[in-house]
Amino acid sequence: MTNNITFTMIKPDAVKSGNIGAILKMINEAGFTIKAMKFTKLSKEKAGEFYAVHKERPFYGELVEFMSSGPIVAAVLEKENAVADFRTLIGATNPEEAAPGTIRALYATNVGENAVHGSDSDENAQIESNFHFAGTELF
Ligand code: IDP
Ligand code: MG
Repeated sequence: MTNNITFTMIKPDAVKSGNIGAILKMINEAGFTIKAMKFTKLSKEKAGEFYAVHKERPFYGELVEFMSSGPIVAAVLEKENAVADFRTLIGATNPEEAAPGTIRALYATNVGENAVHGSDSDENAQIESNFHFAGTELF
């Protein structure tokens, strides 16, 4: 499996607060290129399916509500070592623990409404990319 793609979403909080442009600028400046992108909205069903791995966690209901509460930007990003480098760029899940200068430190509201998603493995990057994009939508 290649290690050059990751999947991201700019979450509803960051879209609402007008930070799509600032976040995309950070992504590009960090050396990622965009292979696919769309402005879209997840239904509750789709959000539940995307986060099914967290079904048993206490925050699952809240997470599904939040992720279906407004539009998002979904994108596939390309860079060598994409998954790990993107996790470094976004910072820890909880913005209070996120390193200074990371996307979550700058733009997240709290541990739930934390501005961006980033894949956690090459395998999940592929699964998540396929969840949102057809092969013909990747460039
Ligand atoms: P990650 O997004 O940094 O990979 P995960 O543990 O995979 O973090 O959790 C997925 C998403 O679930 C988080 O990005 C966040 O939106 C939400 N979440 C995680 N932990 C909590 C929590 O303790 N309370 C509320 N929401 C949470
Ligand atoms: Mg995760």
